[in-house]
Amino acid sequence: MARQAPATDPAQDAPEVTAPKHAAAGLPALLHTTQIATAQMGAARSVRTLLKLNQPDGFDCPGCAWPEPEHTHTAEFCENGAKAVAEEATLRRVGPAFFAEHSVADLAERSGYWLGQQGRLTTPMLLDEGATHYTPIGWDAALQLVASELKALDTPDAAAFYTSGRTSNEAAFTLQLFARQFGTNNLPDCSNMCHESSGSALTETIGIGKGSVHLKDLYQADLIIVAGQNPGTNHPRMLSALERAKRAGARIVSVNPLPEAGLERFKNPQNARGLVGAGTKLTDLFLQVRLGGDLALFRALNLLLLEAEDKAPGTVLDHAFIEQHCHGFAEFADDARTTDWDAVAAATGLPEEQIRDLAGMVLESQKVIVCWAMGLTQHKHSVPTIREVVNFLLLRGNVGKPGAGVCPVRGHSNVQGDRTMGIFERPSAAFLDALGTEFRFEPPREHGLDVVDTIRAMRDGRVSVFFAMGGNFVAATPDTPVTEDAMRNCRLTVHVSTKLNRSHVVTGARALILPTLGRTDLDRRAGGPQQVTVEDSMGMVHASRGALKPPAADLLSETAIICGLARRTLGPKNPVPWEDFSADYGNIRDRIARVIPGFEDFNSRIRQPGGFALPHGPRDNRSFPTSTGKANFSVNALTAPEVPPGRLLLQTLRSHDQYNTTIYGLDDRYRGIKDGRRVVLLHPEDAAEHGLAEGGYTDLVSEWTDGVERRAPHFRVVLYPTTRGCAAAYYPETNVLVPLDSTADTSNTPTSKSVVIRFEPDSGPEGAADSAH
Ligand SMILES: Nc1nc2c(c(=O)[nH]1)N[C@H]1C(S)=C(S)[C@@H](COP(=O)(O)OP(=O)(O)OC[C@H]3O[C@@H](n4cnc5c(=O)[nH]c(N)nc54)[C@H](O)[C@@H]3O)O[C@H]1N2
Ligand SMILES: Nc1nc2c(c(=O)[nH]1)N[C@H]1C(S)=C(S)[C@@H](COP(=O)(O)OP(=O)(O)OC[C@H]3O[C@@H](n4cnc5c(=O)[nH]c(N)nc54)[C@H](O)[C@@H]3O)O[C@H]1N2
Ligand SMILES: [Mo]
Repeated sequence: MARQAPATDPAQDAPEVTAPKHAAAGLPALLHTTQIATAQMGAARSVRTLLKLNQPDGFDCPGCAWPEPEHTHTAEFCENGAKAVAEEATLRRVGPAFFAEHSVADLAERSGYWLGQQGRLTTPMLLDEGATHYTPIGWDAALQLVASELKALDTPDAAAFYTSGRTSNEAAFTLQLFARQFGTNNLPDCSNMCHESSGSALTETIGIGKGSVHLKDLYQADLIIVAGQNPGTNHPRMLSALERAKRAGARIVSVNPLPEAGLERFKNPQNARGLVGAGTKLTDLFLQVRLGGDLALFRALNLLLLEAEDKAPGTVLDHAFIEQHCHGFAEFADDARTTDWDAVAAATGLPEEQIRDLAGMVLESQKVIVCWAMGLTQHKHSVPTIREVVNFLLLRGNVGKPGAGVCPVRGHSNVQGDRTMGIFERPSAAFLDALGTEFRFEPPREHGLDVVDTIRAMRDGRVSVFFAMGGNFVAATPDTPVTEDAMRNCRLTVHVSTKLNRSHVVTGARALILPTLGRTDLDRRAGGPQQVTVEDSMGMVHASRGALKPPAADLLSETAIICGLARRTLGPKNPVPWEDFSADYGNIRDRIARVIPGFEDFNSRIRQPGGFALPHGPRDNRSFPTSTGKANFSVNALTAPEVPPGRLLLQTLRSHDQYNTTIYGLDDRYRGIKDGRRVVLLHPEDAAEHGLAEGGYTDLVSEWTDGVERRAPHFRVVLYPTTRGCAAAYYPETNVLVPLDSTADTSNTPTSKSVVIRFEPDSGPEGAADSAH
């Protein structure tokens, strides 16, 4: 029986609760930034580092994927960007002495928070079969070990190569090339748990799985709908863009079960008015929807638009656009007209009047943008939900014109770029053809494994070497005990990482930690100091140059590690010039330029300040590279999560003091929670109905068709203005509750935002610490 260390130590997790805030940023954000930055980096390094953030000659923020504005401020950073940087640029170190002192069994008892706080990894470390401790290993021996394990596999498909979205374009391109030269498309990535539903829905409907707006479009929009996203915490720089849009006359609607402070009001810390004044009110209309109610909401809006057109023919729909550029309108419209208001009310929990108000705002707007994030992508019916958003925009020609479009807001800073570079288990034939031609080999054609299927394959013994380029696989994925057992079932698990995390202590028979440079570190190779490139959420590609002295002298970059591994695995006859790639990343960019459309003259174009835009057919000239050659309307049956009587729906989300599985601190300032993370936010009437009071404790137990008991013990009850029937608690503590097999249709994304739960009596802090499986 293995213990399962939670993200925080339950004995010290003692949340204090005050009322939620109604505005984001302002002076407290600046103060908090300074505190965290100086604790990790000291004062001088903090100033030097933060001044380089998101500047034309500096490094790209390792926080979120929101694009950089025109570099007008001397310090273009936000509180959470600064925390991400401080976490990486910390002066604390985890070296051989640390691993000699702490056995793996000891580390497996520590919380994720504690592990992350220990500092930057400095030395390649091996956990040998049967060993109790990690011990240092040289780079050559480490890479040789991985190579021989890979070569010993019966089939290349018994290896999986995971990528987290911080990886640069150069490292991502090199990794997928290596995996495919080795012979597999097993390239699962964090996107499988994130915006895969957006990619699936957009590719099908508009022909490209990326957003169709640039920053300037937000400034020109009449109406911006923000659904299922908490930008105040997760994309704080988006609030400056929303503020600017608002000043230019846009109206903003937020659709969310929670009244998120950042969407209510924004105090821009970049100016005096924001620091001391009341800030800018952002949201004009707040629709407090039920979890998973967005498909019904957009269906209802589409019905109202069709009815408005019936009343005043020729004035509501963009007929010219629909006729010239769209396919499937009649079938869609016939189905939309059957939308049943009772079903809409049940699914959304919204008064019909409010939906009619929003439809009225839509009719008054010529240019509409819909922004979304995990609230829309992590449900069983996420793909049809996003297709319905596309229907909504197509009706009034809101795709491919200034000030309008789809805006999925990505998470990790280069998750979109990694996909562009070919980190995908289901690559297109065109991509593989180009790759094969350029590097004179026949890439594997069979689809590979995504995240959920990789876990199943490791569990069932079909994958036995797991290699991760960043991330924290066991903590980020669903069904924690299942995933942990799957990892333990491997022959070898390898993590290329900057910081210590849970995935280093739940290992295969043998394990390697390969420490690497981060975005902020100076990366000097044989060809001189290197730069890398990244692509933001709006398809802008630009360079990033680290400037800080690396945490240890012989740290290798991600790219150098992959090239070293590829050489040792594929042998001297392999036609790819891995040595040249590793010496100067410009050589990799020259090849990317020849393989991937839109990257022509890559090396010269990254010299342009601000970088360059990748082509996007729908946005650039209303060309839709779909199966029909047009933008596809789709028919999406009205579905919503089903919740049995006496049960609630739980969403698992982020606090203000975390970056995914990295915990920065124990506060969720905007939601009024301090000094703890094991909280469940409940509507007061739901709490009363279940006999729970503010400050009381309860276990959360999830229900799924397999009948397996999944329990997250000891959560403090917080009465909160969430939608009735809809609870919220933080990830990764609650990943134990998400069943591996509960995934979105088509995209296979875990349904992290709709988990059916019941309450059971509190097992106490000991129960939480001991939650054995
Ligand atoms: N500081 C910080 N920044 C981050 C991250 C981080 O952890 N910390 N993570 C990064 C990553 S990888 C990602 S993907 C993004 C995530 O960014 P978000 O998607 O904003 O992250 P979540 O905390 O999961 O928040 C989901 C939001 O959707 C709402 N929501 C949940 N379910 C529903 C629903 O059914 N319908 C509607 N309409 N709303 C719903 C929730 O109440 C919440 O406001 O942020 C990125 N940026
Ligand atoms: N229940 C639930 N589960 C979720 C979600 C949810 O909302 N609810 N969200 C999902 C989403 S949207 C995502 S994107 C995933 C995130 O999944 P991951 O991307 O796998 O997780 P992170 O916590 O971002 O990974 C953090 C680790 O990355 C390493 N790291 C940081 N920077 C670098 C770097 O520059 N290079 C390298 N090589 N390593 C680095 C550090 O060692 C750090 O410990 O989680 C998913 N899981
Ligand atoms: Mo994400």
